[in-house]
Amino acid sequence: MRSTRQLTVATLATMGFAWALAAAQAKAGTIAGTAVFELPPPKKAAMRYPSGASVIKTVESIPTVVFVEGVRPELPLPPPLEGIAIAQKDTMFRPPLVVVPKGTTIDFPNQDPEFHNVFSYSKPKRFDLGRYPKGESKPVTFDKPGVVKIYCEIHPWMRAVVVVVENPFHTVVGADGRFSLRDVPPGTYTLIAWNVDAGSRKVSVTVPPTGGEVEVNLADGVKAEVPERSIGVAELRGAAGPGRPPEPRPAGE
Ligand SMILES: [Cu+2]
Repeated sequence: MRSTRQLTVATLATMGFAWALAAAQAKAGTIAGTAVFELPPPKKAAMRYPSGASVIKTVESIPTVVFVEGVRPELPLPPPLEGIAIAQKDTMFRPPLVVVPKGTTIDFPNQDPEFHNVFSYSKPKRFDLGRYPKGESKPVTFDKPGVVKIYCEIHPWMRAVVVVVENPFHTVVGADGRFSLRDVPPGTYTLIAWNVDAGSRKVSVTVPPTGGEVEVNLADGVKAEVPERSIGVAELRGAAGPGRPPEPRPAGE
């Protein structure tokens, strides 16, 4: 009896070991690829100071971002980042693009000797920081996933983007159009590429249990539903040129 029992325990142990081994052998992989969008030529925007002097600058260019869509139980959301800031410096946002986990608070310090008025009408986070002088800063907490387009009421060429994510897999596409996401557990994911001027594309991509590198081309994807409110600078300002944009239409939307 004793030997039979021992055998059973040994068999179960072996089976458990085999299962654990199989789980351990499911290797993380790399999702690599290209995300090249056809972009419109850079736009210029003008503002007029009360003195009558006018300034024309090129609207800020913002790189394309690639991220895994949604909440993924196997890819736990990292805690909110701390110490993130988007400065207003030389009448530009620095940096113009950040990707943060949901719940992150970003500071918006004014480092210029003139006023800015930072705002967003994007659905995941609407805010209007009003005007404040050099050396002051105001925080905004980004608590809903999606894309938040940020502008300055005073300088129409200023724009920035905050992408709020729900899992740790995201990257900024390089100037060569390439990106790569490493250490992705096996599974099937929706991968989204988003650009402020070109919109979104998504593809389904599977990392096999054997890991390895999976190559995707986001240009082959279909339009993705990215939570955002697509109001561009020109649309906000209408034909009136620089100045306070109209208030968004209330409710019913
Ligand atoms: Cu400004």
